[in-house]
Amino acid sequence: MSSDLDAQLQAIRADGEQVFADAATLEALKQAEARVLGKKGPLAALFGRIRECTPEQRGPFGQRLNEAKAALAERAQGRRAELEQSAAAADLKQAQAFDPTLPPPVVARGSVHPVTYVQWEVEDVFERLGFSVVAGPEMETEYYNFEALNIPAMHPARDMQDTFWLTSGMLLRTHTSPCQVRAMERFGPPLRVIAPGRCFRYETIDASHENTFFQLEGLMIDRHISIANLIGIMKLLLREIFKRDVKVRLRPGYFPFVEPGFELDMSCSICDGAGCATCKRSGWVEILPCGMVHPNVLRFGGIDPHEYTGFAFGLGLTRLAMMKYGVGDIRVLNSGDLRPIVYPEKFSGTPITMAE
Ligand code: FA5
Repeated sequence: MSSDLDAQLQAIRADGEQVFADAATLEALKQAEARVLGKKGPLAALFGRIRECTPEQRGPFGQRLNEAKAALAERAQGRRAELEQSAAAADLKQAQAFDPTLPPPVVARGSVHPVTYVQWEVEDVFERLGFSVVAGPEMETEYYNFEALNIPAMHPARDMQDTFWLTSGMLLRTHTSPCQVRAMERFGPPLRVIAPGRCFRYETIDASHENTFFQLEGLMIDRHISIANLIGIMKLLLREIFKRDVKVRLRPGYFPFVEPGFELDMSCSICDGAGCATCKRSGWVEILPCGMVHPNVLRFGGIDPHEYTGFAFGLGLTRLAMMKYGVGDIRVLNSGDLRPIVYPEKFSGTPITMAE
Protein backbone atom coordinates (compact mmCIF):
# COMPACT_ATOMS: atom_id res chain seq x y z
CA MET A 1 0.00 0.00 0.00
CA SER A 2 2.74 2.40 1.03
CA SER A 3 4.68 1.86 -2.21
CA ASP A 4 1.57 2.66 -4.23
CA LEU A 5 1.09 5.86 -2.23
CA ASP A 6 4.80 6.61 -2.57
CA ALA A 7 4.53 6.34 -6.33
CA GLN A 8 1.60 8.74 -6.33
CA LEU A 9 3.50 11.12 -4.09
CA GLN A 10 6.45 11.17 -6.45
CA ALA A 11 4.21 11.78 -9.45
CA ILE A 12 2.46 14.65 -7.65
CA ARG A 13 5.80 16.17 -6.67
CA ALA A 14 7.24 15.88 -10.18
CA ASP A 15 4.05 17.29 -11.69
CA GLY A 16 3.97 20.17 -9.18
CA GLU A 17 7.58 21.08 -9.83
CA GLN A 18 6.90 21.16 -13.55
CA VAL A 19 3.73 23.22 -13.19
CA PHE A 20 5.53 25.82 -11.03
CA ALA A 21 8.44 26.01 -13.45
CA ASP A 22 6.01 26.53 -16.34
CA ALA A 23 4.12 29.41 -14.65
CA ALA A 24 4.90 32.42 -16.81
CA THR A 25 3.25 35.06 -14.65
CA LEU A 26 2.67 35.71 -10.97
CA GLU A 27 -1.03 35.16 -11.48
CA ALA A 28 -0.43 31.78 -13.21
CA LEU A 29 1.86 30.77 -10.32
CA LYS A 30 -0.81 31.68 -7.77
CA GLN A 31 -3.33 29.48 -9.56
CA ALA A 32 -0.81 26.61 -9.84
CA GLU A 33 -0.10 26.82 -6.09
CA ALA A 34 -3.78 26.70 -5.26
CA ARG A 35 -4.20 23.67 -7.53
CA VAL A 36 -1.15 21.65 -6.28
CA LEU A 37 -0.92 22.68 -2.63
CA GLY A 38 -4.50 23.76 -1.88
CA LYS A 39 -7.01 21.98 0.38
CA LYS A 40 -8.63 20.24 -2.57
CA GLY A 41 -5.33 19.43 -4.28
CA PRO A 42 -3.73 15.98 -4.84
CA LEU A 43 -1.32 16.42 -1.93
CA ALA A 44 -4.10 17.14 0.52
CA ALA A 45 -5.87 14.02 -0.80
CA LEU A 46 -2.79 11.89 -0.04
CA PHE A 47 -2.73 13.23 3.53
CA GLY A 48 -6.27 11.88 3.81
CA ARG A 49 -5.07 8.43 2.78
CA ILE A 50 -2.44 8.03 5.55
CA ARG A 51 -4.94 5.98 7.43
CA GLU A 52 -4.71 3.32 4.69
CA CYS A 53 -1.09 2.60 5.77
CA THR A 54 -0.14 0.10 8.43
CA PRO A 55 0.61 1.69 11.80
CA GLU A 56 4.37 1.27 11.21
CA GLN A 57 4.22 2.87 7.79
CA ARG A 58 2.15 5.86 8.84
CA GLY A 59 4.95 7.82 10.55
CA PRO A 60 7.52 7.59 7.76
CA PHE A 61 4.91 8.18 5.02
CA GLY A 62 3.55 11.20 6.83
CA GLN A 63 7.09 12.51 7.09
CA ARG A 64 7.65 12.02 3.34
CA LEU A 65 4.38 13.83 2.62
CA ASN A 66 5.45 16.79 4.76
CA GLU A 67 8.84 16.90 3.10
CA ALA A 68 7.24 16.84 -0.35
CA LYS A 69 4.83 19.61 0.63
CA ALA A 70 7.66 21.79 1.99
CA ALA A 71 9.82 21.14 -1.09
CA LEU A 72 6.96 22.08 -3.44
CA ALA A 73 6.20 25.24 -1.43
CA GLU A 74 9.88 26.14 -1.64
CA ARG A 75 9.85 25.61 -5.42
CA ALA A 76 6.82 27.86 -5.75
CA GLN A 77 8.52 30.50 -3.63
CA GLY A 78 11.67 30.30 -5.77
CA ARG A 79 9.64 30.72 -8.94
CA ARG A 80 7.81 33.68 -7.39
CA ALA A 81 11.11 35.40 -6.66
CA GLU A 82 12.20 34.85 -10.29
CA LEU A 83 8.95 36.25 -11.69
CA GLU A 84 9.01 39.28 -9.38
CA GLN A 85 12.54 40.03 -10.40
CA SER A 86 11.74 39.94 -14.11
CA ALA A 87 8.59 42.10 -13.57
CA ALA A 88 10.70 44.70 -11.73
CA ALA A 89 13.25 44.61 -14.54
CA ALA A 90 10.46 45.20 -17.10
CA ASP A 91 9.13 48.15 -15.04
CA LEU A 92 12.58 49.62 -14.86
CA LYS A 93 13.01 49.26 -18.61
CA GLN A 94 9.73 51.07 -19.17
CA ALA A 95 10.67 53.79 -16.71
CA GLN A 96 13.93 54.30 -18.52
CA ALA A 97 12.01 54.69 -21.81
CA PHE A 98 10.14 57.65 -20.24
CA ASP A 99 12.19 60.81 -20.51
CA PRO A 100 10.73 63.52 -18.23
CA THR A 101 12.97 66.13 -19.85
CA LEU A 102 11.28 65.81 -23.26
CA PRO A 103 8.92 68.70 -24.19
CA PRO A 104 5.20 67.80 -24.00
CA PRO A 105 3.23 67.16 -27.20
CA VAL A 106 1.91 70.35 -28.77
CA VAL A 107 -1.80 70.80 -28.07
CA ALA A 108 -3.73 73.30 -30.20
CA ARG A 109 -5.26 75.73 -27.69
CA GLY A 110 -6.88 78.26 -29.99
CA SER A 111 -5.95 81.88 -29.46
CA VAL A 112 -7.17 85.13 -28.00
CA HIS A 113 -10.27 86.58 -29.68
CA PRO A 114 -9.40 89.54 -31.94
CA VAL A 115 -11.68 91.84 -29.95
CA THR A 116 -9.96 90.87 -26.70
CA TYR A 117 -6.58 91.41 -28.32
CA VAL A 118 -7.47 94.88 -29.59
CA GLN A 119 -8.95 95.68 -26.17
CA TRP A 120 -5.61 94.82 -24.55
CA GLU A 121 -3.86 97.08 -27.02
CA VAL A 122 -6.16 100.02 -26.29
CA GLU A 123 -5.87 99.41 -22.54
CA ASP A 124 -2.11 99.43 -22.89
CA VAL A 125 -2.16 102.81 -24.67
CA PHE A 126 -4.42 104.39 -22.05
CA GLU A 127 -2.65 102.88 -19.07
CA ARG A 128 0.50 104.59 -20.31
CA LEU A 129 -1.48 107.86 -20.27
CA GLY A 130 -2.44 107.35 -16.63
CA PHE A 131 -5.97 105.98 -17.19
CA SER A 132 -7.38 103.19 -14.99
CA VAL A 133 -9.38 100.31 -16.44
CA VAL A 134 -12.79 99.92 -14.77
CA ALA A 135 -15.82 97.74 -15.42
CA GLY A 136 -19.55 98.28 -15.14
CA PRO A 137 -22.47 95.83 -15.04
CA GLU A 138 -23.93 94.43 -18.28
CA MET A 139 -27.37 94.40 -16.64
CA GLU A 140 -28.03 98.06 -15.96
CA THR A 141 -30.63 100.35 -14.50
CA GLU A 142 -32.58 102.80 -16.64
CA TYR A 143 -31.06 105.53 -14.51
CA TYR A 144 -27.41 104.91 -15.44
CA ASN A 145 -28.08 103.84 -19.03
CA PHE A 146 -30.33 106.82 -19.86
CA GLU A 147 -31.40 109.28 -17.20
CA ALA A 148 -28.01 110.11 -15.70
CA LEU A 149 -26.76 110.58 -19.26
CA ASN A 150 -29.20 113.40 -19.86
CA ILE A 151 -31.65 111.15 -21.74
CA PRO A 152 -34.95 111.54 -19.87
CA ALA A 153 -37.83 109.09 -20.28
CA MET A 154 -39.60 110.80 -23.16
CA HIS A 155 -36.44 111.98 -24.92
CA PRO A 156 -36.32 110.96 -28.61
CA ALA A 157 -32.65 109.94 -28.21
CA ARG A 158 -33.85 106.78 -26.49
CA ASP A 159 -34.84 105.52 -29.93
CA MET A 160 -31.21 105.75 -31.03
CA GLN A 161 -30.49 102.64 -29.04
CA ASP A 162 -33.10 99.94 -29.20
CA THR A 163 -33.08 98.30 -25.84
CA PHE A 164 -33.45 94.77 -24.51
CA TRP A 165 -35.67 95.32 -21.48
CA LEU A 166 -35.72 92.74 -18.70
CA THR A 167 -38.88 91.79 -16.88
CA SER A 168 -37.37 93.18 -13.67
CA GLY A 169 -37.44 96.68 -15.20
CA MET A 170 -33.68 96.61 -15.69
CA LEU A 171 -32.08 96.44 -19.13
CA LEU A 172 -29.04 95.09 -20.96
CA ARG A 173 -26.82 98.13 -21.33
CA THR A 174 -26.96 99.57 -24.82
CA HIS A 175 -23.56 101.24 -24.50
CA THR A 176 -20.68 101.53 -22.05
CA SER A 177 -21.59 105.16 -21.25
CA PRO A 178 -23.37 104.20 -17.97
CA CYS A 179 -19.84 103.66 -16.66
CA GLN A 180 -19.34 107.44 -16.87
CA VAL A 181 -21.59 108.47 -13.98
CA ARG A 182 -20.70 105.31 -12.06
CA ALA A 183 -17.02 106.31 -12.30
CA MET A 184 -17.74 109.92 -11.30
CA GLU A 185 -19.64 108.73 -8.23
CA ARG A 186 -16.98 106.23 -7.28
CA PHE A 187 -13.78 108.21 -7.84
CA GLY A 188 -14.73 111.90 -8.03
CA PRO A 189 -12.66 114.45 -9.96
CA PRO A 190 -10.00 114.57 -11.34
CA LEU A 191 -10.52 111.32 -13.12
CA ARG A 192 -9.14 109.26 -16.03
CA VAL A 193 -10.83 105.95 -16.73
CA ILE A 194 -11.58 103.59 -19.57
CA ALA A 195 -14.34 100.98 -19.36
CA PRO A 196 -14.33 98.21 -21.96
CA GLY A 197 -17.35 95.94 -22.13
CA ARG A 198 -20.11 94.11 -23.92
CA CYS A 199 -23.19 96.02 -25.09
CA PHE A 200 -26.52 94.82 -26.40
CA ARG A 201 -28.97 96.32 -28.88
CA TYR A 202 -32.17 95.02 -30.31
CA GLU A 203 -31.34 95.69 -33.90
CA THR A 204 -31.20 94.17 -37.32
CA ILE A 205 -27.96 92.34 -37.86
CA ASP A 206 -25.88 93.04 -40.95
CA ALA A 207 -22.20 93.16 -41.94
CA SER A 208 -21.44 95.94 -39.45
CA HIS A 209 -24.20 95.61 -36.81
CA GLU A 210 -24.51 92.90 -34.18
CA ASN A 211 -26.95 92.64 -31.30
CA THR A 212 -23.98 91.93 -29.02
CA PHE A 213 -20.80 93.91 -29.51
CA PHE A 214 -18.03 95.59 -27.57
CA GLN A 215 -17.38 99.24 -26.84
CA LEU A 216 -14.71 100.92 -24.78
CA GLU A 217 -15.75 104.03 -22.91
CA GLY A 218 -13.22 106.70 -22.07
CA LEU A 219 -13.63 109.56 -19.63
CA MET A 220 -11.23 112.24 -18.54
CA ILE A 221 -12.29 114.98 -16.11
CA ASP A 222 -10.08 117.67 -14.71
CA ARG A 223 -9.77 121.44 -14.60
CA HIS A 224 -9.27 123.03 -18.03
CA ILE A 225 -9.87 119.95 -20.17
CA SER A 226 -10.67 121.07 -23.71
CA ILE A 227 -11.50 119.76 -27.15
CA ALA A 228 -7.77 119.98 -27.95
CA ASN A 229 -7.11 117.29 -25.30
CA LEU A 230 -9.86 115.13 -26.76
CA ILE A 231 -8.63 115.33 -30.35
CA GLY A 232 -4.99 114.85 -29.34
CA ILE A 233 -5.78 111.66 -27.45
CA MET A 234 -8.05 110.25 -30.19
CA LYS A 235 -5.29 110.76 -32.77
CA LEU A 236 -2.68 109.17 -30.53
CA LEU A 237 -4.94 106.18 -29.93
CA LEU A 238 -5.50 105.46 -33.61
CA ARG A 239 -1.81 105.92 -34.44
CA GLU A 240 -0.81 103.49 -31.67
CA ILE A 241 -3.36 100.89 -32.67
CA PHE A 242 -2.83 100.92 -36.42
CA LYS A 243 0.88 101.73 -36.30
CA ARG A 244 0.39 103.88 -39.37
CA ASP A 245 -1.41 107.09 -40.28
CA VAL A 246 -5.12 106.39 -40.53
CA LYS A 247 -7.39 108.60 -42.58
CA VAL A 248 -10.08 109.97 -40.28
CA ARG A 249 -12.79 112.58 -40.45
CA LEU A 250 -14.43 114.46 -37.63
CA ARG A 251 -17.98 115.63 -38.02
CA PRO A 252 -20.58 116.98 -35.62
CA GLY A 253 -22.51 114.26 -33.84
CA TYR A 254 -25.45 114.44 -31.48
CA PHE A 255 -25.39 112.59 -28.17
CA PRO A 256 -27.40 114.10 -25.29
CA PHE A 257 -24.56 113.43 -22.86
CA VAL A 258 -21.91 115.50 -24.66
CA GLU A 259 -21.79 119.09 -25.87
CA PRO A 260 -20.34 119.58 -28.38
CA GLY A 261 -20.43 116.04 -29.74
CA PHE A 262 -18.47 114.52 -32.62
CA GLU A 263 -18.45 111.45 -34.77
CA LEU A 264 -14.97 110.29 -35.62
CA ASP A 265 -15.03 108.00 -38.65
CA MET A 266 -12.11 106.14 -40.18
CA SER A 267 -11.58 105.29 -43.79
CA CYS A 268 -12.86 101.72 -44.28
CA SER A 269 -9.86 99.40 -44.30
CA ILE A 270 -11.83 96.58 -45.94
CA CYS A 271 -12.27 98.49 -49.23
CA ASP A 272 -9.66 101.21 -48.66
CA GLY A 273 -12.38 103.85 -48.75
CA ALA A 274 -13.82 102.74 -52.10
CA GLY A 275 -17.14 101.59 -50.60
CA CYS A 276 -18.25 98.06 -49.63
CA ALA A 277 -20.91 96.22 -47.61
CA THR A 278 -19.04 96.79 -44.34
CA CYS A 279 -19.09 100.60 -44.68
CA LYS A 280 -22.47 100.63 -46.41
CA ARG A 281 -20.79 101.91 -49.64
CA SER A 282 -19.78 105.15 -47.90
CA GLY A 283 -16.05 104.44 -47.60
CA TRP A 284 -16.20 105.48 -43.89
CA VAL A 285 -16.79 103.51 -40.70
CA GLU A 286 -18.17 105.11 -37.54
CA ILE A 287 -15.74 104.08 -34.89
CA LEU A 288 -15.16 106.72 -32.26
CA PRO A 289 -18.02 109.03 -31.22
CA CYS A 290 -16.89 111.50 -28.63
CA GLY A 291 -17.42 114.95 -27.13
CA MET A 292 -17.16 117.20 -24.12
CA VAL A 293 -19.12 115.86 -21.15
CA HIS A 294 -22.45 117.66 -20.83
CA PRO A 295 -22.72 119.81 -17.65
CA ASN A 296 -25.89 117.94 -16.66
CA VAL A 297 -24.01 114.63 -16.71
CA LEU A 298 -21.28 116.09 -14.51
CA ARG A 299 -24.00 117.22 -12.10
CA PHE A 300 -25.55 113.73 -12.08
CA GLY A 301 -22.06 112.48 -11.15
CA GLY A 302 -21.83 114.99 -8.30
CA ILE A 303 -19.22 117.15 -10.06
CA ASP A 304 -19.42 120.93 -10.33
CA PRO A 305 -19.37 121.83 -14.06
CA HIS A 306 -18.13 125.33 -13.24
CA GLU A 307 -14.98 123.89 -11.77
CA TYR A 308 -14.39 120.83 -13.92
CA THR A 309 -14.74 119.91 -17.57
CA GLY A 310 -14.11 116.64 -19.31
CA PHE A 311 -14.28 114.64 -22.48
CA ALA A 312 -15.77 111.24 -23.16
CA PHE A 313 -15.68 108.79 -26.03
CA GLY A 314 -17.34 105.48 -26.87
CA LEU A 315 -14.94 103.49 -29.04
CA GLY A 316 -16.59 100.76 -31.12
CA LEU A 317 -14.17 98.02 -30.10
CA THR A 318 -15.69 95.32 -32.30
CA ARG A 319 -15.53 97.57 -35.35
CA LEU A 320 -11.99 98.54 -34.48
CA ALA A 321 -11.01 94.84 -34.47
CA MET A 322 -12.71 94.44 -37.86
CA MET A 323 -10.77 97.37 -39.31
CA LYS A 324 -7.50 96.23 -37.82
CA TYR A 325 -7.69 92.56 -38.82
CA GLY A 326 -9.58 92.94 -42.08
CA VAL A 327 -12.74 91.16 -40.90
CA GLY A 328 -15.34 92.30 -43.43
CA ASP A 329 -18.37 90.88 -41.64
CA ILE A 330 -19.05 91.44 -37.94
CA ARG A 331 -20.96 88.14 -37.72
CA VAL A 332 -17.69 86.23 -38.07
CA LEU A 333 -16.62 87.52 -34.67
CA ASN A 334 -19.57 85.98 -32.82
CA SER A 335 -19.70 82.85 -34.97
CA GLY A 336 -17.53 80.59 -32.83
CA ASP A 337 -14.98 80.29 -35.64
CA LEU A 338 -12.05 78.86 -33.72
CA ARG A 339 -9.36 79.22 -36.39
CA PRO A 340 -6.43 80.46 -34.38
CA ILE A 341 -4.90 83.83 -35.06
CA VAL A 342 -1.21 83.77 -34.35
CA TYR A 343 -0.22 87.01 -32.68
CA PRO A 344 3.54 87.30 -33.16
CA GLU A 345 4.24 89.01 -29.88
CA LYS A 346 2.05 90.82 -27.38
CA PHE A 347 1.39 94.38 -28.53
CA SER A 348 3.67 94.37 -31.55
CA GLY A 349 3.36 93.54 -35.22
CA THR A 350 0.23 92.84 -37.19
CA PRO A 351 -1.59 89.58 -36.45
CA ILE A 352 -2.43 87.28 -39.31
CA THR A 353 -5.72 88.45 -40.76
CA MET A 354 -8.91 86.39 -40.49
CA ALA A 355 -10.14 87.62 -43.86
CA GLU A 356 -10.07 85.01 -46.60
C1 FA5 B 1 -22.80 105.41 -28.33
O1 FA5 B 1 -23.06 104.27 -27.99
C2 FA5 B 1 -22.32 106.42 -27.34
N1 FA5 B 1 -22.52 105.95 -26.03
C3 FA5 B 1 -20.89 106.75 -27.62
C4 FA5 B 1 -20.37 107.97 -26.95
C5 FA5 B 1 -19.71 107.87 -25.76
C6 FA5 B 1 -20.55 109.23 -27.52
C7 FA5 B 1 -19.22 109.00 -25.11
C8 FA5 B 1 -20.06 110.33 -26.94
C9 FA5 B 1 -19.40 110.24 -25.73
P1 FA5 B 1 -23.08 104.89 -30.85
O2 FA5 B 1 -24.46 104.39 -30.77
O3 FA5 B 1 -22.70 105.65 -32.07
O4 FA5 B 1 -22.73 105.81 -29.60
O5 FA5 B 1 -22.06 103.67 -30.71
C10 FA5 B 1 -20.71 103.88 -30.57
C11 FA5 B 1 -19.91 102.94 -31.45
O6 FA5 B 1 -20.27 101.62 -31.13
C12 FA5 B 1 -20.24 103.09 -32.93
O7 FA5 B 1 -19.44 104.08 -33.54
C13 FA5 B 1 -19.90 101.73 -33.47
O8 FA5 B 1 -18.51 101.63 -33.73
C14 FA5 B 1 -20.26 100.84 -32.30
N2 FA5 B 1 -21.59 100.23 -32.50
C15 FA5 B 1 -22.79 100.78 -32.29
N3 FA5 B 1 -23.77 99.92 -32.58
C16 FA5 B 1 -23.18 98.79 -32.97
C17 FA5 B 1 -23.66 97.50 -33.40
N4 FA5 B 1 -24.93 97.20 -33.43
N5 FA5 B 1 -22.74 96.56 -33.73
C18 FA5 B 1 -21.42 96.84 -33.66
N6 FA5 B 1 -20.91 98.01 -33.25
C19 FA5 B 1 -21.78 98.99 -32.92
